[in-house]
Formats: sequence, structure tokens, C-alpha cells
Amino acid sequence: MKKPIIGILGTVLKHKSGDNEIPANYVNSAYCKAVEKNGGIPFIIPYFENKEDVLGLIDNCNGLLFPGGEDVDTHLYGEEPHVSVGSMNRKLDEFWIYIEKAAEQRKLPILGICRGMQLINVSRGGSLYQDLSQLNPNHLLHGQRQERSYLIHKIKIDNESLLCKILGTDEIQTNTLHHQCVKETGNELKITAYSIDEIPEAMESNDERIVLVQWHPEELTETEPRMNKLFKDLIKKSSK
Ligand SMILES: [Mn+2]
Repeated sequence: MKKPIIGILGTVLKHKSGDNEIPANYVNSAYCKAVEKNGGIPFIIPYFENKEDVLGLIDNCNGLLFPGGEDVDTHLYGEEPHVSVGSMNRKLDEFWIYIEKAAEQRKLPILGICRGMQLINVSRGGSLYQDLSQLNPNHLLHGQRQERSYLIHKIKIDNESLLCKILGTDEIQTNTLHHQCVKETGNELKITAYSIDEIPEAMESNDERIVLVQWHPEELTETEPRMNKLFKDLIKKSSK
């Protein structure tokens, strides 16, 4: 059987080369590795200006992975930026939102991770807490200082959810690298997991086409091997 092509949306960063800063389209290797390890072909989709042209790439993808990255521009959910907001890139957000709408039309399966979860929630009309302290001033540690493969906090998963079915458990330890979270949920999305300090940690679409997680499973494929199942689920759905 032909392996499905999983489009991974690229971010833009500046990397240092001598005295210069050079803009680069990139994704962390961990995303590509996790897709490859679980039976898919990773395909990096760069940011470019003429967003209609991305459809030529999307039409060659069987599924999409929306990875982590910068904060979503607050104006996209109708708020002025709080002092706690990190760096934002509205053009990149709009490019990703355009791809989310194209995926909707094509019914492409999606796995969204961290920023990917937040961006898709906003794309579907939802909003974010610009900082976790706005939801819970006594929240736990969600911005870990340990290596990314380190498990920090547990989450409780809704028994009825697809996520519970995928992972085969209603409780699991995760890493955590976020300072924002979902406020109002977007169209056809529901929250499927919380940390014990009531921070939303996962969502999915009612039709089970979209699975969104706030943690970084791509960094846990060795530490918590059950995380591979998230990629296997995407790749299985992308094989149909
Ligand atoms: Mn967390």
C-alpha cells in the first residue's frame, strides 16, 4: 500500500549566519521523524505570499499536521494584545487559516499540536486566553524548563472521546510548552482533556476528522510510546 503524504505546515524564523540573520522556512525535525516512524511521508509546506498557490501542494497531501510555534495574533479573535503575549506573525496565521479552510473543503484529516491546536480553534471562530493566568492564577507549570521529552503534568481525558480511544487510556502524563490555552471553542470542536488545574489540553471535531493536542507528542515517541498512536491515527485516516 502507498504511504500517505502528510503535509507539515512550516514556520518562519531567522537563523544566525555570522553577523547576518537569514529568514528560513522550517519545521522541527521531531515532527518529520514522528510522521516517518508511524508510516507516513512528511512533506514540509513553506510559507509563501500568494496563498492560492498552496492549493497545488495541498491537493498532493493526504493529511495535514499543524505544528507548534509563535502565538496567534490576538486580533484574529478580536482582542488587543495583553502584555504577556509572545511574538506573533499575522501573515503566517492567515496563511495557515487559509490552509485549514482548504482542508475542510477536502475533508483532509488533521493533527494539530500546541500552536496548531490554538490556530485551528481560532480559525473556526474560537478564542484564546492570552495567558494561562487569565484562566487560573494558580495554574501549574505549563512551560517546562526540562528537555522536551520530559513528562511534566498529567491530563484527564473524556471517556467518550476519540482521544481516549486513540491513546487507550483516560489519564496520561505529557510534556508542556505553552503559556496560552483555548477560551471559547470553535465551530464543531469540543474539549476532550484537561490538566488538573482546569487548563484545556486537547480538542477534537465532532466528525473525528480533527484531533488537537496542547502538548508535544512528537517529542515523546520514546519517553511515552503511546504518543505514537496520535500519529498512527492521522496516518490511518489519511490512508483512506
Ligand atoms: Mn500543559
